[in-house]
Amino acid sequence: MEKYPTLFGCATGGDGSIIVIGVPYDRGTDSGHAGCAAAPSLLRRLSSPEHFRVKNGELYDLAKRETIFRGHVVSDLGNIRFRATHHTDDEYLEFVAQAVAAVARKGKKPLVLGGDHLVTLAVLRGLSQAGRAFQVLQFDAHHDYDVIGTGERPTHASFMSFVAAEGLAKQVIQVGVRGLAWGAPPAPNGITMATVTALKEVLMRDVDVYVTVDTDAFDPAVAPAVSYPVPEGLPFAALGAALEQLRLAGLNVIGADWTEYNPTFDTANNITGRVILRGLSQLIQSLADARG
Ligand SMILES: [Mn+2]
Repeated sequence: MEKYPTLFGCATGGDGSIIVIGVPYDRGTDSGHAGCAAAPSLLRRLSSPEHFRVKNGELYDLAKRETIFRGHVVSDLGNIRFRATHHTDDEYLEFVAQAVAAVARKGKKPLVLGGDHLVTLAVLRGLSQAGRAFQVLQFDAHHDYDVIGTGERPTHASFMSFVAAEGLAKQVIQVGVRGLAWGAPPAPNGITMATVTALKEVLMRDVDVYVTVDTDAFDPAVAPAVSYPVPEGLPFAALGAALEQLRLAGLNVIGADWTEYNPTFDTANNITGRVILRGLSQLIQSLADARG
């Protein structure tokens, strides 16, 4: 097996039940705000082995001095590189979808490192291609359902309109959306906003959950390295509280992603990246807790 840096120093390849896939793609955002493509490789580099360590099949958090999970549950397939010489953007996104579909067909769970938020459209298409039915829990400062003009390609600001138009999800629950003073288009059918405490009322019973996290959902003081920061965001604890709601509801988490980390804007000691690693460890726990 080829050696390459992996998330939390986990195994390379596809043997895990949770499969890390890097999608270093930021052409779904304005070119003046590019930078998210660097996130997957940086997150892997930051993750090893300063704060977390994989030892004897356990992922151990050196800062909290606790075991995050046991067993060889995570492996890392590396990055799916976008190469302008080889494919168009649409071909690339379809390739990402097919990779996710292949993982899902094996009964495994993708954990995708973006990239801008457009990558989530490809992931949800892949899960759908694999025959999965799911609801989406989205953490985000923005609704991401800009109106689609005729013939327009999806972007990180409109991809949820495509999710709705393509009927990919049973419903989408958005947590953290704010700053709507400029006005927002009407929500497409099946997309609603909720607070973390109200999640239990809006989550569908017995429908699997996909979790997508846009870094800008959190307060810029917590996670400053985003392209489009919005003040008065979620505290970091909101993520754990929401995942706990999923667990209490007995819902199965079938995949997750983390998007819109732009290392260009991070502090010298990569505060945002380290916060994201904490969040990724929580997502891994949710994916590992749940049924197959
Ligand atoms: Mn977003």
